[in-house]
Amino acid sequence: MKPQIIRNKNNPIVTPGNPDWRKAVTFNPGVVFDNGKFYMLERAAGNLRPFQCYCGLLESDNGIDFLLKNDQPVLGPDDLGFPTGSVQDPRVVKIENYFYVCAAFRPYSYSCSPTGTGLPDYTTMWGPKDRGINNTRSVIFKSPDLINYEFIAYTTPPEVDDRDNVLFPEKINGKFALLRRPMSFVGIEYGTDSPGIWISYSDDLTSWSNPVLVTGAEQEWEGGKIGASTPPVKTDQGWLLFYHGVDKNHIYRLGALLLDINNPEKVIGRTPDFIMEPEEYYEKFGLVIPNVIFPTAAIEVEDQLYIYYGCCDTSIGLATVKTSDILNYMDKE
Ligand code: BMA
Repeated sequence: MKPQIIRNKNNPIVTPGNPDWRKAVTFNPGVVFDNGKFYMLERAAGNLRPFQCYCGLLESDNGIDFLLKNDQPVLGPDDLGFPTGSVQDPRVVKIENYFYVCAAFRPYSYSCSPTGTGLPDYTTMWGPKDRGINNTRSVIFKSPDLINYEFIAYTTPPEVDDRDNVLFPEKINGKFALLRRPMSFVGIEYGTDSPGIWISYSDDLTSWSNPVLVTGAEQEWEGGKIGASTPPVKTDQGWLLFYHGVDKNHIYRLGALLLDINNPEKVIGRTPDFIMEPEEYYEKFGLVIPNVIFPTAAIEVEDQLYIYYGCCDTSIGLATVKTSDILNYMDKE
């Protein structure tokens, strides 16, 4: 039976608002539960043209009602030395005493012009004319408090477009482990005919091993391209990983994988179909793009998973589901 995923009745639980830098959109948030509180790093923008994104910090006692903690963004493109850039889709984990944030980053922002036809027009770049390559790069920051950040590393060279970078919430066999989606790793030499989920390991978070393929797209709803969605959740059966796919009609859906606890390169379970798709008005219509649910955090509270997701690149939704319902629905090895 498909897992019963329940949307929170207050959805969307976070919407754009003051100050100016978050007044257009807030979406695709990283969330972490620490010391009895939920902390959310939203991806926010005050304008679509240019569509320049920053991360704001919010806090909640119950995981539903979030309040902005800082008037200023806590992370932004200036932190990377690219004042016209854009910081996107932060995923957060806490390992030992530090928070680690993996974010996607573009050195130059695009302007976003919604077209009403499914995909916005992102052809106009904003910023200096002598710019270099504008691929998505992914970056890791370290923070003691989610307010102050230290740049640790880019995980890819500028010529490889690589987003959906997600750290495991603990070291595996003594090493940090990172899921990623290098777009150009496709072809016989890579062992996959579609951009998929790959994994690298590191002792120090700065130098990463060559990516190893975890899995590519297999099902029709995945649309020939998948990416990790949320930091994996440790269960007694393995690592539970939510992932997204986007089909030929640009509809974003969610599926789940189970990875071996000691060897996360090994897929030991997969949902036979998607488990969530855009259904509600706020998931089908937004300021930027229609038909997008884009989870970026899953927090286990007792036997429930709190899934936080961006809705149409415009607002933030929360859905809950029993961990066991997801695991039971999977086809397992
Ligand atoms: C993906 C990413 C996400 C975004 C989604 C829908 O490729 O860029 O950040 O939410 O598209 O626009």
